[in-house]
Amino acid sequence: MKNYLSIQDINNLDQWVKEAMILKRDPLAYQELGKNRTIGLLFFNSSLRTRLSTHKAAINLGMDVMVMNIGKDGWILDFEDGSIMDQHSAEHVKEAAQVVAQYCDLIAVRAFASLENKANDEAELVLNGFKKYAGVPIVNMESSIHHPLQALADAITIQEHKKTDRPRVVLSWAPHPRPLPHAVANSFVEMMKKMDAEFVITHPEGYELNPDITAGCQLEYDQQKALAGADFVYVKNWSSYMDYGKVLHKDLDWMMTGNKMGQAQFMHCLPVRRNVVVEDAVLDGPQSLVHQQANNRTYAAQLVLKKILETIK
Ligand code: AN0
Ligand code: CP
Repeated sequence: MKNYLSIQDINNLDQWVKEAMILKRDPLAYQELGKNRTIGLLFFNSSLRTRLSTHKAAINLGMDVMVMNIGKDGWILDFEDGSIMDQHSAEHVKEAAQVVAQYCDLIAVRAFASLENKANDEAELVLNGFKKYAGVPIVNMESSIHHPLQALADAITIQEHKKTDRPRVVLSWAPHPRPLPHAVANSFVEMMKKMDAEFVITHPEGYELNPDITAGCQLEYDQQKALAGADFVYVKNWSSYMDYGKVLHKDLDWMMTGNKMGQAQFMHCLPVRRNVVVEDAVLDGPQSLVHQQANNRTYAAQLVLKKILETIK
């Protein structure tokens, strides 16, 4: 595999989930594979899990790791073709990507949606800029549209914890004071389309995700109806897609509570705002899988890096 940009780069999901679970049992089995290989982790945005789990995955494979908070410490980059760079940006991605590629065999990039300009966000200027100019494999650590390492960890978590062959999985929107990107929800939706699940999306009107991504998915505006009989409840906030980047609804009536959960297992990618997105009792209770999900981030990343390393050897 050359790049891991979205879950469409997964050629056989069942096989990948099985392989990740095998890696999890013996994480140091491929220490030789990454020897003398360097990964660069470039962050244009904050991170806790993605940063540490991808770093740990690389260490488990014997790789060297360089991390840069490029959004904070790097030169401001320009991504437009033919730019006249007489404003804020000091360096073009054409140089930056090729320079990083002199030092790294593989580059992973985190660059969230701006939520200001839909066309620019959908063009994935940052991720595609690195892909176009670096000439080394690129891994997506959450871009404008996709968070495929998270979705792979979620698939592993569901596989490990499901009690029926075809679980009912509900993606339930939650309130949040700030406008958040669509990437986590998008990749989760794409993943559920590939998994054997009865999948339902629920959110207030106005929060419809990109229809190209949700095509064929069941949508239920009544949260209570959607949650009935759920085996897994995946909670996430996102801002409006139609009224791009706007917060339309802040009422806590969509917050996940123990009462709403029934017997379902609770999932969230984290970070999560307590008692806004979900009440304490759910996060602190036995139905929560959030730590298991975060743990599986390591093995999702490790599988992706392993597959890339196998092709560059
Ligand atoms: C980010 C988001 O919603 O995309 C990252 C989640 C992994 N969350 C926040 O910015 C709070
Ligand atoms: N779930 C996730 O990607 O978390 P971070 O933003 O902390 O990396």
